[in-house]
Amino acid sequence: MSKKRIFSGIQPSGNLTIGNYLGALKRFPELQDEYECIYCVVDLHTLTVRQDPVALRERSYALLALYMACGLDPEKTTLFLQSHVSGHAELAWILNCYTYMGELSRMTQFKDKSQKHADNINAGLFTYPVLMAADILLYQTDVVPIGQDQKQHLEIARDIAIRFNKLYGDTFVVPEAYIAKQGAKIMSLQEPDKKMSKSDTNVNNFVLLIEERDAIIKKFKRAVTDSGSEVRFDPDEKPGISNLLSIYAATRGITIDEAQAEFAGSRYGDFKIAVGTAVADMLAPIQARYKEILADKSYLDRVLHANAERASAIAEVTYRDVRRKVGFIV
Ligand code: AQP
Repeated sequence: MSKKRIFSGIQPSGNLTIGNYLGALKRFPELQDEYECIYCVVDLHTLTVRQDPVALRERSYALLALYMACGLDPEKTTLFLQSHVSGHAELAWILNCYTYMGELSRMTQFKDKSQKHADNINAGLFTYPVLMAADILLYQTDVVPIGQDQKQHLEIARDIAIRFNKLYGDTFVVPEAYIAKQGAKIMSLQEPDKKMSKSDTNVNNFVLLIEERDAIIKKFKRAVTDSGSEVRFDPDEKPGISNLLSIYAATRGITIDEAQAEFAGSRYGDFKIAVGTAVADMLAPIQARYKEILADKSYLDRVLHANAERASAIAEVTYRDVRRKVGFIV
């Protein structure tokens, strides 16, 4: 029996945070033997927010290097740049015509980002979920590992696939979300009612995967805690402490209950240092590999080139079928 297929992508819109890692990337390598995996650097998506072109190019290489540093093997897994496979943008145009304004208006990310970038509420920001649907459906994806924040977008991708299949017969696999039990929504360190995001303007809100050990521990020491003194998981009453417990549990691969038991009777200060230390320990080997891989740009270019060809070959089969079904001459 052939393996089920996984697709997932991360935007090179900033340096990756431990939110991106614990919510998504950490699980990618664990799945590469059991599934056929396709992981994308989704650079087209970043243009929904203004980017500096030089920085965007550098961050795209950096994200590819991080994928590999986290254990993804470009021989086993297809690792590529979204803009290298034209089918993403082309299929997105077609799917735009099968998606309703009302559906897109309900997307919370659109509402959040429109508030954050009130001077640049562009059409791409609005149709972002359609491009994401194209990314996923192009590869006949069975499973999409994502953090909680992307669940709504995955649901719209499923709705579009079902709608298209009803009109034209089976065309797309309807994908399932795969959301981690631990770490699915890591919150900001200073504002724990808000998701940790790589494009946050306050650097104390996030911890980057490539951050130095001392800086990581310092950020955790400064993390906002709550009134009281008990290390207890209670997201409503204790959002700061609960977020730190979630980070610790996901970092160590244990349950929240186990994490809570470990810190029963601990003072907030000691607890925060322990969380920072665990995160720094988890990241140290990744950072060492990342530096080595990033130093060899010509190797990264070879990986991108070979993998774009592999991805294009898969994508073209779906896109050709779609073109034929909607009535284009193929
Ligand atoms: N705080 C988070 N906790 C858990 N998972 C998260 N993800 C993002 N933030 C958290 C997951 O990371 C994957 C890649 O995300 P993305 O780059 O495609 O876009 P995003 O969800 O918009 O991530 P950011 O960091 O918030 O980026 P910006 O600041 O550019 O918008 C996804 O699977 C996501 O769920």
